[in-house]
Amino acid sequence: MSLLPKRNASNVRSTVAPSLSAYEKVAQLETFAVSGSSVLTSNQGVQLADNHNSLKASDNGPTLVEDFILREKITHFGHERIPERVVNARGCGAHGFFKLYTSMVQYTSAAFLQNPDVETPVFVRFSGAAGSQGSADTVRDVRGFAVKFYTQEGNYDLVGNSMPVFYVQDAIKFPDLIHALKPEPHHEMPQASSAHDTFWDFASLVPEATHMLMWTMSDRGLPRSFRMMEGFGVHAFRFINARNDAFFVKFHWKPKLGVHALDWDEAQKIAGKDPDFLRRDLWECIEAGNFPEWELGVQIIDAGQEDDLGIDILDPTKLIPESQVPVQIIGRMVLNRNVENFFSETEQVAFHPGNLVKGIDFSNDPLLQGRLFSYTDSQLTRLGGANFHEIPINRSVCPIHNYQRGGLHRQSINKGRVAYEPNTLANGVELRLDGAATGFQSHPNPLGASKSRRRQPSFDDHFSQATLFWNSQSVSEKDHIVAAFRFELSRVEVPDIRQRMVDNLAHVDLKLAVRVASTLGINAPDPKAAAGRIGFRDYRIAMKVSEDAALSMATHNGNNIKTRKIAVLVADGVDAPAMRRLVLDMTAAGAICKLIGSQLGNVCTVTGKQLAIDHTFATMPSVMFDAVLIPGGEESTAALCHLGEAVHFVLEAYKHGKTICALNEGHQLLVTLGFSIEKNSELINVPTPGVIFADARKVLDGQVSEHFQAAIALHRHWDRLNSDAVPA
Ligand code: HDE
Repeated sequence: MSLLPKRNASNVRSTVAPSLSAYEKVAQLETFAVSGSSVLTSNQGVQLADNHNSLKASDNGPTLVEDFILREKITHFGHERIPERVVNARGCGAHGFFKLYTSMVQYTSAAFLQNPDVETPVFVRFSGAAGSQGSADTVRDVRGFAVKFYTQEGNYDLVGNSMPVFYVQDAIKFPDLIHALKPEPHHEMPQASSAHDTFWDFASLVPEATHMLMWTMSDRGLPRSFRMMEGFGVHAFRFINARNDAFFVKFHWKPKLGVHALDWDEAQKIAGKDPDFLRRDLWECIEAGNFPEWELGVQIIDAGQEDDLGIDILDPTKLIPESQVPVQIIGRMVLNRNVENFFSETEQVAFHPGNLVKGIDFSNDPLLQGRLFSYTDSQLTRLGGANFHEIPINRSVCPIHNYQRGGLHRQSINKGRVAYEPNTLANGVELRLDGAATGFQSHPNPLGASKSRRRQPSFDDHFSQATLFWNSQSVSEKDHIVAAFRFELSRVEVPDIRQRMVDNLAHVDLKLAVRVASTLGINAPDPKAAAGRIGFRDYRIAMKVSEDAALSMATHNGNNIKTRKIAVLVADGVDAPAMRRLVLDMTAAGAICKLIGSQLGNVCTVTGKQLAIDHTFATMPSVMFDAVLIPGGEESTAALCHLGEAVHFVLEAYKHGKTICALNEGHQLLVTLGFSIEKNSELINVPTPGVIFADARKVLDGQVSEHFQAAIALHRHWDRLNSDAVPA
């Protein structure tokens, strides 16, 4: 089977055909691809005659050690697993390409950022930080967003996250953070959840984590899809141009579909119904030719100007507000091919923030500096030796030449007797590389004079950006943050930890802290108690902005319904024509409509036509959809109203803020919510957002489609009437 992207009609529609360079990595991988055959062999190529019976001393005798076929098979099987990543173990990946909009020559000499005609192949792996490899996708967590650019001048890895800041400022605290976050060591619980004592014990004692906690407790911790998630490089990096001018740069990925989240109750239910929800979503969209896209943005600060920001650019618990330094959009990334083999590609890919190319360099961010050591070190164990750069997914597309030799599982057959430099024997002329002007150059960053184990005083500000984040949220986003803190801290058994945490929150916003504390059975938050503790720094920088619209998801809508899933609830007697028209209109706008019934097979419409059911209520509950359509039809409505699964489906969708459109008598399914309308009335706006009751006759003039589409494009209607009272 060819590894080149499938050129079906739909994927040609979705993206400009990449030039040959975007396929360069794919073509390289193809040289390693192996297809099946009807002949079975051993790993030595010996053809097998029997793959069902081991070799025994007699028909009922003991197995013989000489059965090399059995031994080889069992031995290989026993070694099929490699250690999972110590963090970000649960992930999925895809191939694609990156293309610049405009040359960045002014800022960087990086080869892949020069020419807008060049398409650079990429491999991206999304991951969850806390959970193990088999954990559920939809847990509350920061997501990894790691991109490997296979550039013409070597591999460049942008190993980022879905949030622009991090929990700790110094790499030396990372193992403590992860030990606190991971399942508790005595009983290995809970899996992929921060809602337990050790995490909050640590978090409440390390106030620098507060800003990141605001992000993880917000809806950003529950992405609806990897395709609807921002990415951030987190640390400041450097761009260096050909004249050696240096600039600080912060990287951003902006999804074309907008930034959207799940409801917390919904996320927990999906974790049971479909633990693969996010990886399935990515896989299915790419298979269908709905290629996800992000734009790459940069915030650039001239070196020397960083002090004017009023924020320490080296502190990874701080961001630079977009209202202070706008994000320049410089290119786009499209993911257009799924992996052929999860293990070979997604599991064996090795990212490293130290994989840099000429024109990009590090900053002195002490968290980044620690990462530079960690990734290779961790991969040496995980991938079994020093040669993991030779694994197909990790190979660069440009030639590699150096004098490294040997090591476990070496693939290259390096010719000749020379494995050292300088030398004259390799090519008959002296090869000496000693301070050349070409190739990778490190920025000559002047260093301080004396060693220190102290942090910069500017790192002492732990709360002002947590406050900025809080101030920038919409009312419903704030409600969700409060609910998330309450949920997590309610699971903390030791009351002192809960108290410490809300005392810290009082330094973010007293109202927030009071709301969180009110349901936790503890005292009112006391900012002074927090201020008295070791590790607490009573220092706030004077932020230049008090709110920043970009920090709220509400400002990243995307304004489209592409790939949104709509459930159409049907039973025998459904009134089909208006339903069909709505389905056609929504599909034309890019949504995916599925017919849901009580069992697989067909339902019979009111006019006797057959409609094929896609899924049942049991297998595809409302949490798998973004919106619901309930067609009219007296008989079908009566049947659905008597079906608990159908009533629950609608109530749950209502509770999760999803758009619901009911035609004619279809609205009776929502009768328990207290909405009622006169039969056959005109299109009616129900007094709660995102619920549309309409006369089927109005569908034909397009009005209903317009309303339905606009409501779905808003993603969720969080400010629903009485949703807390809905029994779902
Ligand atoms: Fe990582 N991190 N990290 N990290 N990280 C790993 O690398 C580490 C940090 C991130 O899809 C590990 O190969 C240290 C920040 C992603 O394969 C390990 C510190 C950010 C991924 C490691 C950090 C990240 C990892 C696990 C603090 C966002 C998954 C095995 C100094 C900017 C990459 C491995 C993939 C994976 C170490 C902090 C992102 C152990 C020591 C901050 C997306 O090397």
